Amino acid sequence: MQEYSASVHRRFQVSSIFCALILAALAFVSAGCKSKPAESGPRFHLHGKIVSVSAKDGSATVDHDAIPDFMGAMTMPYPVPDAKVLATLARGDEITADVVVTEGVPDLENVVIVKKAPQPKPDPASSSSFHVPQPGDAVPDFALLDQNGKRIHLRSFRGDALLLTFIYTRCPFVDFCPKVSDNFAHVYAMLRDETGPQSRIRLLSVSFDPAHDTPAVLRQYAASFSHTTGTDRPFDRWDFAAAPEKELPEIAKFFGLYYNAKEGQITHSMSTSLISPDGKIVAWFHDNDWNPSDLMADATKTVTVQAPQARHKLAQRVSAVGATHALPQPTPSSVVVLN
Ligand SMILES: [Cu+2]
Repeated sequence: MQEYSASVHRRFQVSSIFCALILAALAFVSAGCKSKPAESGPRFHLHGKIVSVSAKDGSATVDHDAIPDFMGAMTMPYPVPDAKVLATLARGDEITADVVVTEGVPDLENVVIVKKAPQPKPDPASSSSFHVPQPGDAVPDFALLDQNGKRIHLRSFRGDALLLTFIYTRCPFVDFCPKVSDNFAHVYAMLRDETGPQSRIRLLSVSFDPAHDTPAVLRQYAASFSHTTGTDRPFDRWDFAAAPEKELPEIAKFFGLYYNAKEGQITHSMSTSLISPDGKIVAWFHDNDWNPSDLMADATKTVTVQAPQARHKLAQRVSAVGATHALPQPTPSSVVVLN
C-alpha cells in the first residue's frame, strides 16, 4: 500500500487510485454488501462533517479535511460497516474516524462524533447533496456544447430514447470512463444499421471537463472508438458534448454525479441514465456493471411501448416541458434506484 504515500511525482497515479477508490466504494455500497473481508488494510485518520447518511446503503457521505498520506480534502461516500454507529450519525455532525482500506475499499471505523449538529431544520432544497434520479423524474432542458461547437438542448432528443452518460476524455482508468465509452460504442454498433424502433435510440456522452474537452477533443475522442463503431463520426446516433462550466453543477446535481477536479485529474462517480422519448428518467445506473445488450434491451422497450401516433404528437411538441402525456413505464430488469 506504499502507493498512498503522497509524493508529488506520483500524484497522477495517486489521483487515479482515488478515482478507483470512490468507484469501488460506490460499487460496494450499491451491491448492498454487508459482509466485510476478514483482512483489513492500512488505516488513516479522518476528520470531517457528515453531508448525508444512507441507512439503506450503509454509507455516510463525508466532507473531510485532507487525510495525511492518503488523499486530499474532498466530499465522498464511505461505507460504515457498523449499522448501529451509522444510525447515530446525522447531517452536520463533526466526526473523526479511521479510514480502513480493505481490498481497495475505504470504509469508516472507530467513528467518534466530536460535535453533534444543531437540530436540523427541514430544508428540502438542501436536504441531500446528491439527487438520485428516480424513474419518472422529468429531465430539465439542460444546454450543452456538442462536438460541432453547437449549443444543444436535451429537449432536442425528445421523441427518441436517450442513453446519457458522463465522462471526461482524459480519464486514465480503463475500468471507468473508457469502459463506459467502450460500452456505448458497442451499443452504437448494435444500433448502427437498425431501421426499426431501435433507430430511435440515441447516445449522448457528456463531459464534466469543459475546459479540456473542447469540440475538437470530443471529435477526436469519438474517433478513438472507431474500431468498434466502424466510423470516425458516429454522430448520427452518438453525440458528444461538454457541460458548460456554469451549468455543470446543476447538471451534475440532477444526474447524481459527483466530481471533484484537482490539477487536471478528476475524482468522480459514474452516472448513466436511460431517458424516455418524453424526457423522463426510466433508469439510472451509478456503476459500470451494466452490459451493452441489457441497456439496449431496456432502451428498446422504451421506444416500443409508445404508439406511433402518440410519438408523432410528442415530436410536434418537443418544446413542451413537462408534457402530460401518460407514457406506460417499462420496468427494465436493471433499474438501479438508491434510497
Ligand atoms: Cu473517469
